Amino acid sequence: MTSKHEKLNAWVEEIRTLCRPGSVVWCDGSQKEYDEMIAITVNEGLAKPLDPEKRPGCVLFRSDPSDVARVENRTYIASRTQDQAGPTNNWIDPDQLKETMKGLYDGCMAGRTMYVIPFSMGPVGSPIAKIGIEITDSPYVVANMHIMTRVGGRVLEILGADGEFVPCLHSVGKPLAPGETDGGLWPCAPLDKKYISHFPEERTIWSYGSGYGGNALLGKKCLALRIASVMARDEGWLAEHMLILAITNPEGKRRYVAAAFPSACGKTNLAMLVPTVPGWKVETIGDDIAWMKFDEDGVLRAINPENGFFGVAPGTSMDSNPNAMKSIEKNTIFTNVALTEDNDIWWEGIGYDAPAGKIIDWKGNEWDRNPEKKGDRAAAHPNSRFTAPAKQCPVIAPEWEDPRGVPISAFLFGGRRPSTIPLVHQAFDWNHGVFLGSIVGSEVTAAALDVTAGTVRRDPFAMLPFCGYHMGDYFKHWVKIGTRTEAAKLPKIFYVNWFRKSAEGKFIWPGYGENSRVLQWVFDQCEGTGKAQKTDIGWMPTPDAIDRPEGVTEEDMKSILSVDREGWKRELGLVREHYAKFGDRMPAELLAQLEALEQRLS
Ligand code: O2Y
Ligand code: MN
Repeated sequence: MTSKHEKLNAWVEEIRTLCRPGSVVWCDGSQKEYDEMIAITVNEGLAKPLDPEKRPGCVLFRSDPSDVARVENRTYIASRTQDQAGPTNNWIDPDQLKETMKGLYDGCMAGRTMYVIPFSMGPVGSPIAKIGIEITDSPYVVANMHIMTRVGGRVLEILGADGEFVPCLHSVGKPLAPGETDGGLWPCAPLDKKYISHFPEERTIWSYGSGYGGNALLGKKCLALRIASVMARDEGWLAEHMLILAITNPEGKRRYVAAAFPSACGKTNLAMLVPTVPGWKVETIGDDIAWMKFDEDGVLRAINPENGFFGVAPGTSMDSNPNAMKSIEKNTIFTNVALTEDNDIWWEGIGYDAPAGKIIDWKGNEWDRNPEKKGDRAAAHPNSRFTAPAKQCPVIAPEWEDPRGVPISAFLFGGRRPSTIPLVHQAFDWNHGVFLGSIVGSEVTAAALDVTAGTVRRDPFAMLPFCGYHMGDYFKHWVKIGTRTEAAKLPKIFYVNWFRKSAEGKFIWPGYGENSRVLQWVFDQCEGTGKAQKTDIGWMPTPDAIDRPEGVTEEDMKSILSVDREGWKRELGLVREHYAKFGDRMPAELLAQLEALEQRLS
């Protein structure tokens, strides 16, 4: 099969000639095709079907221990000039990078099938959706793309003879000699041969050497964030690292909130939250990425460009996220979790002890459960994942596939900040909100990184690893978006912090479902009915505005809902250091916000 699209056919032929696969298959997105991909990987010894009674339609993969996560130090934004990529992206001259990668791609699919995957990011045909074509030699990638995106013939129909698509080339980087097989081992290339490359001007992605997650499922971080952020800048919309949720009050009024938190701050948990506030309902639109465009009335509407969840397994439990646990009961691909003797999955923080019997860890070895033993002994890799269809989420919002998107009332920004940042505060206006987004960061522990404990690692808008151009220009784009409609129609912007710690180092706020109390205040602020007081850092809840959860004292509430003036003064210096990285590309509007905050605090 080929398509009606000559440019697409020519590109597929060019890649076939370069990579020299044994055969070429155009993917149709059918269940039969998904089953074939799983059968191929099971027969190869790469995947293991789980117990069909306990986990119908589920399989477990184990990757190579060297191929377990996104590799930021091998991820490149190869714009024409280094200046366009900015100081926070890795850059290589695009011609040089292409030459190197063409050398690697030369014959790299020998002995393998080359799959051509037409996929839509967003509901097929939505005015906000985009089409990608991923070429890959990995059946694991095809199966995951079936879940994470909308794959198939309908996409080619929409593409027609001359529609726009993002070419996404992927190879695991492990050619096979005649008669050779993978022998049950996850194919990939060594780290110094891995490249996750983006060519922003050409809107093209080339990935080589990794079969894992964000490195290989190119619709996700590569297209939907790095390339889409460039498209969004050029076309006047937003491609963001944000969950989207729907919240309904007891009177039945519904609003939509998008929220950006750095990776590993609980976006999936918030997106699927079970509210503790009686009468309120939270439903999921998306857990990781939001694409937003103004409609003809000047209202910012958002879609989730994805079709599934690629969630982190460890820590996911019936306590932390029951809706995620229910989403993964069937038709789910697990990668790098532990296997129980009765062919089910297990991971650290799943909410119950590892069942009796033999446990096989993520490396395929019998797990030694002796807690005395130290070191690298986790049964599941900390970045082990589940890939599950979004439609299986019990609280997926009925309108989650509305091609027009949902109107966004509020943006939340946040990070892990044990001190200084209060539970919630609201920006005075759009530019103040952009300032809050630009200073997002999480405190890192000395153990986690080679840094002094207490260091704040800035991750503005949670986009640092995902912005396809200079962050200073990205900030400008956000400022400009605020001029595109009437101020009253713009979403209100909030900064939240679930992670404040007491002097004893304990979390003060219980988080999870109790975060609905903060969502309630956000909702009421959007309605104009919230109880709020003006402070030097923004609008904050009055002491009686948010009900205290069990176990949180009045003193606790006071401490997380007050302005820590000394902490904020220290913060000013840290923000100046952070802004200095972007030099003269920092928008004047944000420097003015910093100045104004300093004035108010002095
Ligand atoms: O390690 C990977 O390849 C996955 S990273 C990821 C996956 C799902 C959602 N978010 C992220 C992230 O790093 O933000
Ligand atoms: Mn993410």
